[in-house]
Amino acid sequence: MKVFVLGGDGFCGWPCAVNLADAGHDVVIIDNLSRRKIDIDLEVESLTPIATIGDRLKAWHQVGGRAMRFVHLDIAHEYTRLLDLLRDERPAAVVHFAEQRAAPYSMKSSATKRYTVDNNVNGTHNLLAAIVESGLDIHIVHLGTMGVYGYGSHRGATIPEGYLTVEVPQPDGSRFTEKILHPASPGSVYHMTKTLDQLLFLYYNKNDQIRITDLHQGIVWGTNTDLTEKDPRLTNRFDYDGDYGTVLNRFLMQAAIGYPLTVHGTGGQTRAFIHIRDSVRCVQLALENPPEAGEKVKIFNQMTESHQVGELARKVSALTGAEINYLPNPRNEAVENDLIVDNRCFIELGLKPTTLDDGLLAEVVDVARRWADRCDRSRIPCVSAWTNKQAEAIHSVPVA
Ligand code: NAD
Ligand code: USQ
Repeated sequence: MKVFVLGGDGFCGWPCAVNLADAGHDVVIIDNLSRRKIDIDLEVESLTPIATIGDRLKAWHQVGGRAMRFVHLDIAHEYTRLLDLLRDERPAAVVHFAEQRAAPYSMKSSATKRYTVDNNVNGTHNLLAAIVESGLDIHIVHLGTMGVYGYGSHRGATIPEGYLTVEVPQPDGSRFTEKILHPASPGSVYHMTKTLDQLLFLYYNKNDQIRITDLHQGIVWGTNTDLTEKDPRLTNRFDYDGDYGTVLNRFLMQAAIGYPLTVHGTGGQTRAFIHIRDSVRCVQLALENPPEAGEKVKIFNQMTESHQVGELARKVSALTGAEINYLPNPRNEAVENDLIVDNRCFIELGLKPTTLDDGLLAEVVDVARRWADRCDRSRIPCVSAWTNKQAEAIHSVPVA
């Protein structure tokens, strides 16, 4: 099928695009390369050297991959070009990765808060409005986040896949039951944009019957897939800095270069995780199992396991001998939380979860060791603070 991959030059989007092309789909990558520009602005680079999008596509073709095309387009601000592209190409589906995805970056300043809201909410809304205006029946597969449910208020309850069944009391004392979107409880401006995306999907699905699958993804770890390992020019990006690096990849990279593992607070925060190989597989499963016409938004929890941050640090330390450093938390988040997640939708579609094992962890440490000389240690600390209170606490800590 013809598929647009919006944000197909990014960390999750690139391996997903090559996987879909490998599976026989006709892939068009659409990206404004803003993520590469943010690296330039922040004066930091992916730990792994990444080729330009032109060289990536050439390399993919040279290793025998089904050709993919690239369109440089900003989905948040070039509405007419997006609409024309949909009308000309008539894709069967659009996979939507094209958002500013780092919580710490979104909390750096009012400028980055405003950029994140403008980029993410406009981008998603432009896509929905353009699909309606095109009159085409296009399935949207959107990358959302587990963070829409929030952390710390579930009191042992299992987080359902998107919808919660509630009982509503009536004036006569009777009750009716209804399935509602799980209440949103975002922990950053970035996460808040994903909760706004959910409402846009709910509305356009109800009003215009747009077919949508929203994937509530956990923290993605790992770096390459078998396909991106086929040529050095296909290598995926590896973010390690305090704004874009995510917790498990950061710990593995810190262990590789002998930097004490940066646990925020006590490390009691529990989060959901998924390996990049499973992330890629889940997107393909969602794409190939679309909702029926008239079906409400399908929501899948795209995660395979939950772990406490401190427990992960201890695991990485046991594997590598790394020291652990407990730091003041720059985020305004619960000190500790439980997290029990229903992920049956993907398991029933045939996902065989790749769980955290020492071999896979060691593989990431090896990648990080290989590129250790590209690491700028001064960019490791998380300096984006959620509030002034957190800013004071983190600035009192000497730099490692
Ligand atoms: P990324 O920043 O590496 O990739 C996003 C891509 O989208 C970049 O290539 C960027 O240039 C592009 N983009 C951003 N705004 C755009 C716009 N207006 N027009 C066109 N292109 C635009 O991020 P990622 O880690 O690949 O994440 C992709 C998606 O998956 C995001 O929506 C993110 O919220 C979600 N997600 C990521 C993770 C994770 O751990 N990385 C976890 C859960 C959900
Ligand atoms: N943390 C540390 N030390 C670090 C970095 C992070 O203890 O060096 C802690 C944070 O305080 C937080 C947890 O680890 O409690 C997770 O942080 P993270 O940066 O790994 O993940 P997060 O900010 O939640 O964002 C990432 C992706 C985002 C995605 C989200 C999925 O960047 O795009 O939506 O994971 S989820 O966490 O399930 O909401």
